[in-house]
Amino acid sequence: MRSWWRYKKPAGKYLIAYNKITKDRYLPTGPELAQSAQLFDISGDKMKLILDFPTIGEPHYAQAVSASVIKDKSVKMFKIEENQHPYVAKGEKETKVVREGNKVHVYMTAIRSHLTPDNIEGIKMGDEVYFHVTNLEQDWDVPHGFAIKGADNAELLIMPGETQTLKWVPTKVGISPMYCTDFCSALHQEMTGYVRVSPAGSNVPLKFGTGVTKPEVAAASK
Ligand SMILES: [Cu+2]
Repeated sequence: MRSWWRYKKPAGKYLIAYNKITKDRYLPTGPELAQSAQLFDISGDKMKLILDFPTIGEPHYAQAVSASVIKDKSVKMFKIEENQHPYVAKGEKETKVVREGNKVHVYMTAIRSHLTPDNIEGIKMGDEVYFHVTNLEQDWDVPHGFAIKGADNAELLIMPGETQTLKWVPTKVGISPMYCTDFCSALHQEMTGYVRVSPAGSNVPLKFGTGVTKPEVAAASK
């Protein structure tokens, strides 16, 4: 018998009830009212309620598998030394900002609780900026997020040891904050930085630094 076959067979031990009308159960906390779901143990003579929890409105479908089916196969952490991403920075010393025509590549790292670099100057209107963010954590349950104000496409969620890229095309001159979007520690809100966008054709040189607010100091510290 092929091993996947057993996953298709109903285990017959549990039953989930999605209760589509849940009246007077939960506090009205938002525009949608919570409905109720219940998990029963049906392995014995009498069904036993083992979990009762709120779920979204109009629940229709549920599927469950035993944790043992996926537990040992899940990738929890990417080893930083095995990261083959072409824009990886395997440590803060490898971070840099590189201009190629109107494309700017930011080799960035994230670790509790800062981004490196966290201060970038010399981006111009008309540039395409690629933030290649490597999560340097080697602790499996510490993802970091990344977003920059004004990006209208997405944000990143970067697992430990992984590198992900966010493309950003600045739409206005000025300072744009960037920040971690996944609560990662008590100092999560410190995981921020700034990018200064200059007018197209300006001669502001590319500079970057970490932990300093004055760009000229940041440049000198490199
Ligand atoms: Cu973070």
